[in-house]
Amino acid sequence: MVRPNEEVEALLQEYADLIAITGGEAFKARAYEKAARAIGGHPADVSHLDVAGLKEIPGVGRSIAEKVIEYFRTGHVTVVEERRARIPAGVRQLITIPTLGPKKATVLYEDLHISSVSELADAIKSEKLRDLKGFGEKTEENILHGIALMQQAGGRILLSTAMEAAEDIVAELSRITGCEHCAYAGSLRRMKETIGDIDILVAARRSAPFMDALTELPSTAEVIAHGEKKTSIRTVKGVQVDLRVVRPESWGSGMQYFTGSKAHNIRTRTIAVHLGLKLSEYGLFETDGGKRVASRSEDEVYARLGLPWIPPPLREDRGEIEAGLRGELPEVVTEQDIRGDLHTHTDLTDGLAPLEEMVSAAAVRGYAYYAITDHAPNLYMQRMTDEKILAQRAHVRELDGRHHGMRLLHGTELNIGPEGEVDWPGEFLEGFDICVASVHSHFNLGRDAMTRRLVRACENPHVNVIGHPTTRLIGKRPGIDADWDEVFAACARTGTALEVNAQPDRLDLGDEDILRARSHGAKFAIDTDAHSVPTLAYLRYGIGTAQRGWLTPDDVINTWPLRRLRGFLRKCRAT
Ligand code: DGT
Ligand code: CA
Ligand code: CA
Ligand code: ZN
Repeated sequence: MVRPNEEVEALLQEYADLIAITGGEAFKARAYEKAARAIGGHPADVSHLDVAGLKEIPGVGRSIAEKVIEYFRTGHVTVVEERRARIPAGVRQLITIPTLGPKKATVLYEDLHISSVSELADAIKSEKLRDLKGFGEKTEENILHGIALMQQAGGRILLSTAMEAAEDIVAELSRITGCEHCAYAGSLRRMKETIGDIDILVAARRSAPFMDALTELPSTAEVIAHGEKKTSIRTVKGVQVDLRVVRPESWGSGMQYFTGSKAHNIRTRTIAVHLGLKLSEYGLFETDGGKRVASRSEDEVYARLGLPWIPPPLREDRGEIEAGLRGELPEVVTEQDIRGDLHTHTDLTDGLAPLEEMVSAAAVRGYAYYAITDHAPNLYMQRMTDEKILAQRAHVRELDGRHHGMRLLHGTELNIGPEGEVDWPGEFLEGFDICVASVHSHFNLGRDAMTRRLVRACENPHVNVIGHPTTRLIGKRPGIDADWDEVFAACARTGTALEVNAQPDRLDLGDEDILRARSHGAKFAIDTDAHSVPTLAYLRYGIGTAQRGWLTPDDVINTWPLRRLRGFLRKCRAT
């Protein structure tokens, strides 16, 4: 990811919200929103661009370009600060409710003087919103639902947000003299979909330089605890970071302990006890006499317990200990196994980059093949037509094989209608190399209707992959309700793969659903659903999720050689 771009994206998006909420012109807010998205998806680091370079980004004019320059020169933008000062913190809190936009937040603030989430919940309960213009029972329901989702997330953050913060901190601490090892541990190393706090471990003889450095980082907003063994801070983005420093000889046992999970560690400690040993973050010791038997590397610690090294995403006490003891731990899929991405977009629909840019970026990633799957016509705002998609196909055929021999597949992302129908008839679909099909509407059908809908999509001989199958958005929208066992069985039966969508706010399917689908014999596609060049790198989050679901390369169709993949894509049709 290009991080400075993301920072600017967040800042301009906030500015757009602030304009809307302080009664600014709607077109201005929209202009900033558009520029925010374009900068977020821009492939080059915007902190290196001058005004002229910035103005080449679509939607960025002189005034926005100058704000970006100001931001990188001074760390803030004056007009954003001014707008921030004009609204109470409570209103800014209101717009963090996933289902409440700036417009409604303003009405609530001005008409009812509501300025916090709890005040809003109370007002809904005492039916105070009923008389407001533009608010109905449905709005109340939506807001309550948004508040519930917010509370469920419980202050946990997305995996990608934690990863970016952790990698910065690890890079900083690794530079300090005396650092023998530095890495992140905890749920982040296990690639959980959301992260409570970031745990960082350092191996060094002296701890103070590291503890001090953490408290002094520019991204540190608050020091929660500052000690010799552990220091905790909160970053400017509100993320808690725990740092521990262990002696170099305890690096392996320290990583093993602080990677967790707690449930996994309880199992490893019990095994140790049965072997007459004691396991802690300092090492594995003989119970009698206290002699150290292993601690330098995780490998050594696991080996002494009679276990192979276990990939962190498997460490959840979901059978990995038993499998390890039997020597049957799965060889889980890795990023290196992936030969191509099978769900990606271009600026023909809602992507940000033109076809050539996406294709050349994919080739740089070393892919053997790559599918372009822009949205089909039933997602009306994308304005897709037969002519447009056929023209794209001709262009794809022209580019095929031109980048390091990478093969291109021309596909589409179909919309699964309420009855399981898709955008185009069979004879038109026949022309595509691959069809992803996803639910983008009618999220609230009953369970039976939803199940029928998905099973019908699987039975379509042209549908190869069910995209983001549950359609959940982490912390924002729950998944659709269906009899998933029936859907997964249909996928296995019909040769339809289930997607592991790598977008950090989707990770869909999630780990537990993957485990279930795999038990039905279904196959999977780990895809980024990239809408821009930088987001092709989200693949790592899909891989982490797939590993948590115990997937091996054989389970994942986009690790296969092209010949085998093409066979799968033909489903049961004659060749
Ligand atoms: P999180 O932060 O909620 O996403 O989840 P974790 O797994 O990162 O949990 P955290 O930060 O409380 O602790 C990091 C690891 O340290 C945890 O996975 C296992 C280890 N750990 C922490 N406290 C204990 C404990 O009381 N007992 C054991 N066995 N391990 C612990
Ligand atoms: Ca943690
Ligand atoms: Ca922690
Ligand atoms: Zn989609």
